[in-house]
Amino acid sequence: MILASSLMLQSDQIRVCQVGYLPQETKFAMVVAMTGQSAVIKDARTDKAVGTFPVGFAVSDPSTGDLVRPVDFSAVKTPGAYYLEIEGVGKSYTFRIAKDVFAPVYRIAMRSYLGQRCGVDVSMAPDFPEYNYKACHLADAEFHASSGKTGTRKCVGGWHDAGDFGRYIVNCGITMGTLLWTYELYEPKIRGIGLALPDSKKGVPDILTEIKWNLDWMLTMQDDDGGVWHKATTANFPGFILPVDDKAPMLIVGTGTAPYKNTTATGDFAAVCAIASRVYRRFDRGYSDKCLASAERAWSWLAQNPSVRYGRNPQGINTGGYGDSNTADEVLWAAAELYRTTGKKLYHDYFLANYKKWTPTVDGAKAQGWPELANMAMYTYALSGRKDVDPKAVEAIRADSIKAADDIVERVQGNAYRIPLKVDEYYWGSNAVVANYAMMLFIARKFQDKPSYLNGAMDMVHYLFGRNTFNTSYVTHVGSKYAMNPHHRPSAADKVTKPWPGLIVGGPNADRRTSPPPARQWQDVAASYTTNETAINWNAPLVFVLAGSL
Ligand code: 9MR
Ligand code: 9MR
Ligand code: ZN
Repeated sequence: MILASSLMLQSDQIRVCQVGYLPQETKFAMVVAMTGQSAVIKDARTDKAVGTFPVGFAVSDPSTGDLVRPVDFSAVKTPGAYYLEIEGVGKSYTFRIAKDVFAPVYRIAMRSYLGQRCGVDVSMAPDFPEYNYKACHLADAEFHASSGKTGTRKCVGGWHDAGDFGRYIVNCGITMGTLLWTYELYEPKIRGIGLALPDSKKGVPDILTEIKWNLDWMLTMQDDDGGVWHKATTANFPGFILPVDDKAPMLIVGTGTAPYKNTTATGDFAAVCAIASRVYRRFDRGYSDKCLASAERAWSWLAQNPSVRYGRNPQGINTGGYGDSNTADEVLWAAAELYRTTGKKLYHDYFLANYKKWTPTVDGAKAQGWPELANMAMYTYALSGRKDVDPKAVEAIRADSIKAADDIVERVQGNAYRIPLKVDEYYWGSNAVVANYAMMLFIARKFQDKPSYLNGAMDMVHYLFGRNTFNTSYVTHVGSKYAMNPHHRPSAADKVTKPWPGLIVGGPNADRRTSPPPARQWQDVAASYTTNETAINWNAPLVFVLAGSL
């Protein structure tokens, strides 16, 4: 009381979203100190109190081992910058309340893809000129023995997958689908947010220019028969070097036995190219046609090869596997996107004959992810807007999506940190599982817009931005305290202390260990590739949700 607030120290025991909150949403802080009955919210510029709120009863959280006391300050709706203060404990980080509070974060998260570009000089200027590297991986790629071909092929461009420099078609599937959908669903919201790309084009939205960088590379990975190779990587992961110093041969890798291409990669490719065809149509008809032709050639290959898996890496290849035992969801997604784009009976029949294999069509216990594309298939069918859709199928997907969203919200509300993860869901990339659940709530809003869906999705965003057991934002350069040492080669190899901007790290990964509690199993050290790597498929649902929040 006598202590001037400016002398009150920041406390890690009061956890808020370090970015902020939307005016209309519910607003919580999580307190792990057991002293203090109320929290005062103060204006960050004047240090004047604007409200006092009770600190709730302690809830024990099995995922973290924390005892958590919530503060509900939803009543504060006036835009501004604030912090919370609890006598005897300290103060929280500063956060904002504003309608567009996530606009700069959308921009930085989407711009992170510029920093993943392969085959071109990269600079994060004008925002972050200190992050840059020289064009990498420019040599022609060699056909690895597993690809069924010999010789070399031009295969320049695309995005580095993650903290490594591999380029993997399967992981491009969900990544590109999610980013293209961000544009399709939220174009009016992101219209005004330019990305200041070196190759920004007048009249073309920047997000589409960035996405095209990776799409152009994907197109180089299709064989003449329509099938698509699995990946382009070196034989082994390089050390912690800059991309330009990675001189090992770039290899086009296949399954090792005929037909060498596989169904998951080809299905993902077909779906992505089908979406791209409709999205780019307004801007470049020729490119749109080219994407559609590629997608349809991929479909012909799928029809002949519906279940070719990429199991384990072929002999001599030790980079990321992205092996997936179930090929059916990728094919269903390809059919759904091709139907949505073309309206052709062939694709429609395939979808209707197969979608019922998933019951429910959308399940609140499972988020989409790189090996799980069924949700994408269902959503795109139900949102297609085509006149000849099967009303029964649309209604089933609509009802299941709402039920799934209700289940997710229920788990959020029952969880001390307000996220839907069950205790056993802290596996590799758990932060993206959270973001993908948030995306499911945002898509459910297209079917029925309940306030709890927005609140629940934003709760998950707040978790990612520091309202968690580490009081740390999992996205680089976002929030007051953020992950500093991602397993990201350019961040580790360059001379800049801070990591490259806008990257979400994988997050807690219990990997079958029983202690510490699962959500505590994250380490902000560069060596921890199982918890602290970054990846293009993890940033994508974050971009989607941030765009949707605008
Ligand atoms: O650095 C690699 C990272 O990019 C991958 O995601 C990860 C999993 O495939 O593997 C990392 O490489 C490690 C390798 O698998 C095992 N030896 C240690 C390597 C990390 O330095
Ligand atoms: O995201 C992938 C995760 O689901 C897997 O469990 C893990 C191990 O196979 O691989 C992750 O993907 C990595 C990929 O294999 C190589 N590039 C980095 C990816 C993120 O760590
Ligand atoms: Zn490269």
